[in-house]
Amino acid sequence: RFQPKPEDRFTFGLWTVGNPGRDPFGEPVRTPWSPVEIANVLAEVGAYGVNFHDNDLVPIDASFEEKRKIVSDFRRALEETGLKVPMATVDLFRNPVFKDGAFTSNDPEVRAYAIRKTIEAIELGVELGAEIFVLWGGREGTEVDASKDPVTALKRHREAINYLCDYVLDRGYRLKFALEAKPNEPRSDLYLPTTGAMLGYIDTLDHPEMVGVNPEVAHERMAGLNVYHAVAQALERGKLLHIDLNDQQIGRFDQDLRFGSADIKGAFFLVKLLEDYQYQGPRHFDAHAYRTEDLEGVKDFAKGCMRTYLILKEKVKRFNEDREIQDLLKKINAGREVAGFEFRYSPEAHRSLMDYEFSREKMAEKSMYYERLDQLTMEILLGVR
Ligand code: 3MF
Ligand code: MG
Ligand code: MG
Ligand code: MG
Repeated sequence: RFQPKPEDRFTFGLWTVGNPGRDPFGEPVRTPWSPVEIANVLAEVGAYGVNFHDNDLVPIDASFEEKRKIVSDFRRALEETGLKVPMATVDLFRNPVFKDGAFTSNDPEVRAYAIRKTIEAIELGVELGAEIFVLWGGREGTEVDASKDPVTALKRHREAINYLCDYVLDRGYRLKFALEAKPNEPRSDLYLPTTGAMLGYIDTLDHPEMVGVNPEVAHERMAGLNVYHAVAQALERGKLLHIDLNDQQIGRFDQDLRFGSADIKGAFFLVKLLEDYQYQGPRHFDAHAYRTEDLEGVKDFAKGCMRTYLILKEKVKRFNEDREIQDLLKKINAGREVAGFEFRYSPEAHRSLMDYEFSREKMAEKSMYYERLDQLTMEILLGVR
């Protein structure tokens, strides 16, 4: 029970289980694993796939020969384990060259280099089978607002994404971009800080049909937002291409906690959304083990992410099949139709609207039962229902 299967499409980044436990106040506590070792661990714990930044796999200063050797070793590990690579991404934040941004840097040479590095990361991803390319603008932002015009920054960002889309079209790759928003960290403020902002921005691109979003639980929560609502907006527009599942306590530094470990109710509704609407993309865990953990602890972390998802998936089924809950929902959603009126303007429907006699008192009298509904939800989550 609760064993991950390939059809669950659980994936992890090389950087997640491979995180050596460095933080701003402390050195790494775990010896880094090679990409091949990480793939083997992921296969052992039952993941479906593995994702990577270009430099998680190939160091930024690797020679051509080194790169070929690393890629062929990794490819062999994929074949041996059966792991897939649904998504690839690019590291535009670690190297000092990107200290003031990549696509939005004030320096045109840095902006050009960022595009070139992304193209090379796309080639690497496509070579290993990726059909989704995530873009997280790690340092696209500022501490000093006097230093950069945010309107210009957006235009620069758009030029870069348009360039990348044209490149993919030119090469005939089957690849879509998923933009990942984050409000802050590592910069004081990052541009396009929320999934909602990304969704508005995507419509301004040359090829909006090639671009969607990769919402992350922690990032929306850092912005003080409801992740369930943010993801729903993306899903409703057909823009949910990928998702970064993890957890986060509001008001803290970027924690990247094990999925479901901080806000179990929020995690439940997120799983409910993905399952009820039959989200088809990968379920990616962008999180890492506590700094206290050794290698066994890292496996516990990875297994815990998947197990919690599957337990919540069963809770969703319970919720959906619970007679009392469903009867309540029926009552909650019941109401009187306004005769002749439709929620789409026509002169006839409008006449019915204007002729109708509304009773505010009657409408406001309706019982809502939300306390009861929420308690029943909690009892499912607490395991007594
Ligand atoms: C940072 C993140 C990133 C992105 C990754 C994908 C390092 O908070 O979430 O993880 O998910 O760069 O592009
Ligand atoms: Mg993150
Ligand atoms: Mg993070
Ligand atoms: Mg992420």
